[in-house]
Amino acid sequence: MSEHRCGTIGIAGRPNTGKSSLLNRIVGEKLSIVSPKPQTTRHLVTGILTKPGCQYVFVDAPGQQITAKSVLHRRLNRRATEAARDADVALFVVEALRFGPEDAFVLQRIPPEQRVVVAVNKVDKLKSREQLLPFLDRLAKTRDFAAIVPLSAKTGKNIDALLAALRDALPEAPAAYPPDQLTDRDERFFAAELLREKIFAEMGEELPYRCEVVIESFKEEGRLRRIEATILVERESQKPIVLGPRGERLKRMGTQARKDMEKLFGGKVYLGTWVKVRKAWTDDARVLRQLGYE
Ligand SMILES: Nc1nc2c(ncn2[C@@H]2O[C@H](COP(=O)(O)OP(=O)(O)OP(=O)(O)O)[C@@H](O)[C@H]2O)c(=O)[nH]1
Ligand SMILES: [Mg+2]
Repeated sequence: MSEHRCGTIGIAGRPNTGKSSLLNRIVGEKLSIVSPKPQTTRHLVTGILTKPGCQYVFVDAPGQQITAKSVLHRRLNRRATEAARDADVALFVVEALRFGPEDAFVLQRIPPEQRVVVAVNKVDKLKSREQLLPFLDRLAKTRDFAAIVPLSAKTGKNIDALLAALRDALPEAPAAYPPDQLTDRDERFFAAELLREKIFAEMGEELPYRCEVVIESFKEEGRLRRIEATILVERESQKPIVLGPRGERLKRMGTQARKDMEKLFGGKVYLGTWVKVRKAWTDDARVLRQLGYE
């Protein structure tokens, strides 16, 4: 039996390649929120997978954008770059048959000495495997990767092969966390994220980027979790959009988020939701700091 391995794996890639979906598939829980819109992820989310002989500590990060318009976006880019750089291994996620300037931009920001494993995601969308071979060849020429693994976060195809490749790239070390620990984030964090996910699912192209969720209070009363959440918007005019006619949209988002919370926490949840204006928060360094975007 070889030595025990353990280390951090920083997930990197342009927005929307399926980084968060991949993390969730690997750990078997919805830890990181997912949407068809780019830059859904804003925080670093740790997901821990413990196997015999190896503990994988994944860090999901925001997708990096070439054009970072607001202070928030620039901070997200920085956070993502640091996550890939500071980990033991970088897991670079691309979409099968799609490697463009945005992907190259992310790859360039991973230091040359860093070990990089590539996940070529969404192979379930391909008509045939033959289509993939020239793409994999081209990819292999861009850098000296530790491994390139075609897979699907959606179907779970080849996840085992990815874990084997990552294991080989991780350092020898004892486990850093107890075997049953799934993450280092608390329930309060996931409560905010799950509600934010519904905003991404419900609202148009622009508004989700103007919203943030703040958990005002989180109380455990016996087996019930009583959670009060505020959705911050940037302008008064955005408030009625979040509320929807007769407040129905907010209610719908709240119900969906509550169901996800109950699943993740394994118990009943009461969720109260409010909408408040915090002027131009995405460009206000002070507010961003308060919200945890250093
Ligand atoms: N068909 C298919 N779709 C996928 C797969 N993985 C992710 N998706 C979809 O791709 C979209 C983006 O997924 P996310 O997991 O949010 O992507 P991300 O890279 O974390 O995105 P950001 O956080 O915005 O950077 C969602 O609509 C997912 O359902 C896959 O293996 N196959
Ligand atoms: Mg994500």
